[in-house]
Amino acid sequence: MKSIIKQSITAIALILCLSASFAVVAKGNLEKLKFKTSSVCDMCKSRIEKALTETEGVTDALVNLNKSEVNVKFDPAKTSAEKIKQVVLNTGYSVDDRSPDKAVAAKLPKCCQKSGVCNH
Ligand SMILES: [Cu+2]
Repeated sequence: MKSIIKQSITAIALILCLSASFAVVAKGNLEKLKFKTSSVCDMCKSRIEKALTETEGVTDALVNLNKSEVNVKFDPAKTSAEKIKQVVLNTGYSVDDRSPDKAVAAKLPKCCQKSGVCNH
């Protein structure tokens, strides 16, 4: 009887050790995502970066205004490339050749809308 308990404790300990090491592996397994967007100014940049860094699973978000490009690092166990793109669309900005919902984009300051010209 005692040896059964001992065996199961060993088994549980082994499982815990294995899952802990898996967690470490998963953490180092971040994916990178890059796509074009319609950002025009610093406000766009911080708006997109804020929306992305508040998204679960996103560890890093950077908007390159000169290239109109978004660079994201994310944990594929917690989110997906499609979900991340959806966050940007829902913020009112385009993703590659996909346009945001017109009603959503219309809520942005005029100068930040795709057709707008930014003066600041
Ligand atoms: Cu803007």
